[in-house]
Amino acid sequence: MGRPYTVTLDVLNSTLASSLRMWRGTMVRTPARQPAKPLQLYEFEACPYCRLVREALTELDLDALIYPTPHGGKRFRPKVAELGGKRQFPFLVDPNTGESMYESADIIEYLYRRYGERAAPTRLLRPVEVSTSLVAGVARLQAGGRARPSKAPKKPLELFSFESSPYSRRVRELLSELELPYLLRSTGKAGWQDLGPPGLRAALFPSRPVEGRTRTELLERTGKVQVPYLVDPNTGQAMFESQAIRAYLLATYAR
Ligand SMILES: N[C@@H](CCC(=O)N[C@@H](CS)C(=O)NCC(=O)O)C(=O)O
Repeated sequence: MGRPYTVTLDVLNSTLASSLRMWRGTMVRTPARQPAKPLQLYEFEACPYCRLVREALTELDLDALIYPTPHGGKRFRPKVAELGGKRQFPFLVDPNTGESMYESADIIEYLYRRYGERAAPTRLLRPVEVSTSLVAGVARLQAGGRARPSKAPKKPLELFSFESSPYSRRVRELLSELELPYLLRSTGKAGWQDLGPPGLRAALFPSRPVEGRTRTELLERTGKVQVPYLVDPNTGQAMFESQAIRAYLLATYAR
């Protein structure tokens, strides 16, 4: 998918997927205490239950090491069966407490209680949450749901992203398909003035200071706040722009 109009259509479709989820996973709502060691989440992009957990990661501003487990994947799927006894996703491992668990609702509750120091907020009825997440995955034609042959990187990649970001989703889907582990740097928005693309924000609120843990880090490291931003410690490459990142990942890791 490289032609400008197919890329635009794909971004629009990704925007639709975020709308179906009512833009959950956009703002940081309960800034959490960061764990000393990154949480480990085995999941895949097209899985409706995994999406609910990823939304909670953005809203808690929690980073996590993502181990993609798409259908047909051989890199991390077997590990989950080894650790927890069955191949079901999402599966969370918290190396800080030694706890591990299945079930998205339990994982979300655990993350809120342990790191947000409160109970998980009541949202829509669970069947509504799950079915809209399912429909969002269908709208994306289950992108990120099936493994493609790839080379394994020595070290996990690093991705600055927030769950509802239409552009970041396109990168996460490919990371998922290529089974590339990555440190998800949660880059949720700090306030409503941060809504919209970076250019619009700069034009409307030129003097608004950048806020947020990873947003300020991104600004310091790169001079701007934009996601997705990918860092590959295996090659020393770092880049913005979802299409450029996708091209890089395919050229470097797809077989
Ligand atoms: N109730 C579980 C349901 C999890 C679930 O059914 N996950 C699916 C993926 S969306 C799964 O593990 N399927 C087996 C597979 O992908 O091989 C939860 O909320 O976490």
